[in-house]
Amino acid sequence: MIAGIVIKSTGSWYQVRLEDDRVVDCRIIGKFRLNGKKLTNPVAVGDHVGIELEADDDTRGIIKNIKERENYVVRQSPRKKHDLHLLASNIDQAIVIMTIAQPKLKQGFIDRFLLMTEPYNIPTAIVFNKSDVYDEHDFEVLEFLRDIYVDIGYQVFDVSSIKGTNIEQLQAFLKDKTTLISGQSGVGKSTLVNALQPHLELRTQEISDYSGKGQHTTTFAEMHPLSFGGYIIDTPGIKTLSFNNLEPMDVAHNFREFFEASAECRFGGNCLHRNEPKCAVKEKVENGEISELRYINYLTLLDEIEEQNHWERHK
Ligand SMILES: Nc1nc2c(ncn2[C@@H]2O[C@H](COP(=O)(O)OP(=O)(O)OP(=O)(O)O)[C@@H](O)[C@H]2O)c(=O)[nH]1
Ligand SMILES: [Mg+2]
Ligand SMILES: [Zn+2]
Repeated sequence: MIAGIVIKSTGSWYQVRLEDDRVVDCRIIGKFRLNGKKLTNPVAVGDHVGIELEADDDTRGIIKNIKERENYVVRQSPRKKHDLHLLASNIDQAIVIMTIAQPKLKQGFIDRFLLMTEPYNIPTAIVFNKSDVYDEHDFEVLEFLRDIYVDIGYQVFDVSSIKGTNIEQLQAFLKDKTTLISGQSGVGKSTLVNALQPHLELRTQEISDYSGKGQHTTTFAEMHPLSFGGYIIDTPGIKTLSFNNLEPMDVAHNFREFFEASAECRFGGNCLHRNEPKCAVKEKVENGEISELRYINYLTLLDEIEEQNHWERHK
C-alpha cells in the first residue's frame, strides 16, 4: 500500500499525489459512507488515502482505504437531497468568497456557509471580491457586514482579483496552510486563485458569458500548491445551501455568539432562542449586542430545517 493525498476529484476518477510528488489517477472499489449516510462523492479532495498501483500501469491505481478525517466540510447533496456531498477534508482553514456587486449580494449565504465550518471550528475568513466595481453604497454594505463578522471573530477581507487590490494580505493569510475556497458561482473564486498564484491560469468565466446564473466554470474540486507555501483548494460554485442533515439545535450551537450567550439563557444549551422565556440571545438582539441580521438568518434556517424534517417524518 502507498500513501497519498487526493488532489482532484471528478466523481469517478481521483488524482492522488504520492509522497514523492508523483500524481496517480485512481478509482475506488467498494462503498464508503459518512455517519451512515450515502455520499455522492465518497472520496474528497484532501483525503489521505492508501492506494495500490495497477500491475501493468504505474500511473494508475486503486484507492483501498481512507484515513480517518481530521475534519471535513459537508453539505446536503445538490442532486440527491438525502445524500451528503463532501467539499473537502483535512483543511486548516476556509474562505467564503462573496461579492457585493455582480452578481448581487446574497448575504444569507455567509451564515449558511459558516454552518459547514463551525462544527469543526475550522477558521473561516470572509472575502468580498470585485471591490473595483463597488459604488459608495456597496462600500457602506461592506463596512456594515465587516463589523458584524469581525465582532464575532471572523477575519474579513475586501479584494479585487482583477486590479490586485489587497491580494498580499490574503497571501499572508494563506501562507503555509491548506485552505478551502468556496462560494457561489461567478463570485470570482478561480480569478482570485489566479491572482494569488499567477502561473496557475485556471479557467474563469468569459466576461461575455456573465449572466449571474447558468454554467459553473469550475466543475471539479482541485488542490493547487502555492509557491509561497501552502495549498489552495478551488471548488465549483455553490447554487444554494440547504441542511436537511442538521437539527435545529445544531444551528443554535453553531451560531457561535448565540452559543456563547446561551450560558445565560434559562434553558441554557437547550434554548432555541425563539419563544423561550428568559432568553439571553433575544435580549442581546434587542439591546444590539447580537446582530439582528444574524438573528433573522438564524430564524429562517430553523424554519427551513423544521419544515423539511417535518415533511420527512410525516410522509
Ligand atoms: N470586476 C471584477 N470582475 C471580476 C473580479 N474577479 C472575477 N471577476 C469576474 O467574475 C466572473 C466570474 O469569475 P470566475 O473566477 O470564473 O468565478 P468562479 O467563482 O470561479 O465561478 P465558478 O467556477 O462557476 O464557481 C469573470 O467574468 C471574472 O472576470 C474582480 O475582482 N473584479
Ligand atoms: Mg471557478
Ligand atoms: Zn436563548
